[in-house]
Amino acid sequence: MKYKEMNNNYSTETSLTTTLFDSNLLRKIKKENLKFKYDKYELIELNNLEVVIDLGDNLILRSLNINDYDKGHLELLSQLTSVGELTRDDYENRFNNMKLCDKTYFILIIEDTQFNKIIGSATLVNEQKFIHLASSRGRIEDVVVDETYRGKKLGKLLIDTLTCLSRIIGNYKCSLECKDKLRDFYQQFGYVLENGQNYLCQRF
Ligand code: 16G
Repeated sequence: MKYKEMNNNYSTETSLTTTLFDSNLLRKIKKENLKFKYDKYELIELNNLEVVIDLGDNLILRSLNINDYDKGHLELLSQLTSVGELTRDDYENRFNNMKLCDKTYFILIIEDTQFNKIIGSATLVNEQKFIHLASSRGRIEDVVVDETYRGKKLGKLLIDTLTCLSRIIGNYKCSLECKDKLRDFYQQFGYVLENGQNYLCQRF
């Protein structure tokens, strides 16, 4: 059963590191299973505890880290929507709460290591359920690439990788919300407007 597989197949490495999720999970995302081809996609071990993907041009793809507050993570998110003033403490508290929700938050980051700057971010939320044999579903949220790095297939890579991850962790479906103008972009990865389904929202 998928749920069991998921629980057995990756460790609790995260308790020893400052990463949000167990970066060993990145080993399971094989580039041949991605929908598109990328110039460079090479797994490297930074140290005994963390693996990252080398994308070339000083860019790496990795888990969010608690120190990313200092690397402009919030400034990047503010290119997507309102963030507000968050102190380092606010950031760390939110990060630690997410990390406590085991196997729930998978935030992928692209860092330009030349400038220690976060230039891409996207989230997969794994929502556990009773239905579908106690399965789970994924939601892709808060996808953003720094405006000066757009046009380099980095947004594509983030969605492609998270969609692959959603499948790997055993989700029976994955969904996202987007503006009309981005519908074609997301459809490339297999996301469709389902017949008879609506997205409803209430703002508070
Ligand atoms: C977009 C995002 C959503 C984000 C929202 C923020 C994707 C695929 N969708 O819909 O995740 O939370 O924008 O906008 O990244 P809001 O501040 O108006 O809720």
